[in-house]
Amino acid sequence: MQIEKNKIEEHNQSLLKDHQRKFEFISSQISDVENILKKLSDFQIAIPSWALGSGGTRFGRFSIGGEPRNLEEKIEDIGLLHALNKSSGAISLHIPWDIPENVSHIKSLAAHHGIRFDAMNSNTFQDQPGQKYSYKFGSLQNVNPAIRKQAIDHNIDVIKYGVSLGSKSLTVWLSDGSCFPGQLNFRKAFQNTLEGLKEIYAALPADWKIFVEYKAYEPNFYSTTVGDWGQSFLYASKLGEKAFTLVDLGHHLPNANIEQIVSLLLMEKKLGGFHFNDSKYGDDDLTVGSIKPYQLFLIFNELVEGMDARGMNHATDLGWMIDASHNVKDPLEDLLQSVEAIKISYAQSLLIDRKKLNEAQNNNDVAAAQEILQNAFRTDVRPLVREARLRSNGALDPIAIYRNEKVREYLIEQRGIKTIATGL
Ligand code: PSV
Ligand code: MN
Repeated sequence: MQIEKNKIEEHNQSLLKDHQRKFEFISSQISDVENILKKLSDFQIAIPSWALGSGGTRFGRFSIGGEPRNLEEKIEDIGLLHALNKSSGAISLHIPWDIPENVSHIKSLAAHHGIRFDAMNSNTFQDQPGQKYSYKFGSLQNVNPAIRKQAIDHNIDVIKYGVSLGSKSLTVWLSDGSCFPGQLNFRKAFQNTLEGLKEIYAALPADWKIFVEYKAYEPNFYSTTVGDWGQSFLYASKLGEKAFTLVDLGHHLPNANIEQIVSLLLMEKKLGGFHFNDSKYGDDDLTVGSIKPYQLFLIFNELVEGMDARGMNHATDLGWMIDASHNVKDPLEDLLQSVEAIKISYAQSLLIDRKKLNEAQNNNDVAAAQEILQNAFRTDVRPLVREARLRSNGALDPIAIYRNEKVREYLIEQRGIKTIATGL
């Protein structure tokens, strides 16, 4: 479904006065508004192809209705999100959940919606119908070389799909690990995994990157072979300059200082990509910013500080993606909320007075440092985010127009109530 341009204009017109008042107020308080607006407009967050339907847990799945039935419909849904927020101009594909059968058609559909292909994701954590060997005891770590080869070949196939679509990176998340002590020789599991990653790395085109995503636990509960940022960093360092660590916010043990991890990875030129979500317990797949918005802000503080220290382009030098599952909310509304939360944290971090913070740090003035951070965090930056969206012809209030235009009702009518999107 597409929302006509004039509908978005009408919607914006109805909210314009109120918006302008708020925007003028915040503009009078900050110095480099235009620069901030430009950065906000440039910042795009990729939508994963598996996040457009209802997720679920192993206990059940409750369909929202009108879920996309194929890749074309997924791209259409992302096109709709992008038309509303002008910040979702990329899709991250998971193979084999979303194999592009007709590449040129998929490419032109994406181009029509202003969407590019972000990182490709491989999948060696599930067995697929007709697959020769099982990944029950791991993929790249497996004691059986034939299983390792199958996993390597799959990743190389994923790169090929990515090349045909114009993607430039591969994200490898391995569920490899063990559930019980003694099940695995840790060193051999690491070495097998490294050897496999080296073969995949060798198949990367010159201008590609590989992201090694870590996760503390689940589905394995005793050990994970890429279990934390240290292990991911080790693989990435041994692989070479095209290999990076990918940080998924939900993949840490409770209370991990993710902002510090981000800072050090950036310093070492090994931070490659990001998966946004939020959690209370583990990999809960909740909407980013819904539980710990201050943590998200602190992470963005380090991202901006670290990227600026290295003269990096915020929008293009790292891979930004949402990775969440939607059990109780409409996935499209949830994704709009996710993008909004990310933009808000990004905008707040751009407001931090770096000079003053640096001075406070040099003077060991702890209270002043906290004041500086919290002043930025407590600033209502939503008018800045809205203004950036308005200038890009997006909607002032994406969720309001989504509801007013009865998008979900329309999708249910078109696609049916019982559709199920591929993914977890
Ligand atoms: C694993 O939990 C993960 O974060 C990886 O990024 C997968 O590709 C994705 O979730 C699957 O939903
Ligand atoms: Mn992830």
